[in-house]
Amino acid sequence: MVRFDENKGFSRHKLDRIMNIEIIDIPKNEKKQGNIAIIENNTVPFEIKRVYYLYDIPSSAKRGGHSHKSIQQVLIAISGSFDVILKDGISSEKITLNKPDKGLLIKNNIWRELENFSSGAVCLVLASAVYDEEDYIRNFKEYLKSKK
Ligand code: T46
Repeated sequence: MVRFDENKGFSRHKLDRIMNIEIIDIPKNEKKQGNIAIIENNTVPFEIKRVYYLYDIPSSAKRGGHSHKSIQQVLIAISGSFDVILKDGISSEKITLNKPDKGLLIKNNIWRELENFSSGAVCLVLASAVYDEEDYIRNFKEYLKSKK
């Protein structure tokens, strides 16, 4: 399903499987001289409270390995590519991010693992809250228990 919201000016592609995964199209200005992708608060479905990015990541590295109790995030491969494995306790999906104008919306209570980073990959993250270790579940068994 593809949705375009004229008020908000972005479209969200819902990947219609069991899990609630959405790809957000980031508005861009394209020119022969190069492109600009523009992120404002209405580009994502939450108020952006924190921005961070993962970079200089060895190709063998595995990041993530946790869920968030309430924080929502949008992940963008602003350079290179990497895979995001998402689990909701029932199903599992692998999404490859490799376009700087596509954001993967990960709502709360979804387990994520990041791997297969290309050389020079940069993962930009927009988050709905400031850093709070209390918001993490870093043990998969504990995560599964929390879903019951
Ligand atoms: C996520 C993926 C995509 C901070 O102090 N402040 C921060 O804002 C963040 C994100 C991390 N940290 C500290 C906490 C740890 O001591 O940095 C250290 C490494 O963090 P973590 O092991 O959580 O890194 P990743 O790459 O596994 O996960 C991060 C985010 O934490 C997470 O929310 O979804 O990136």
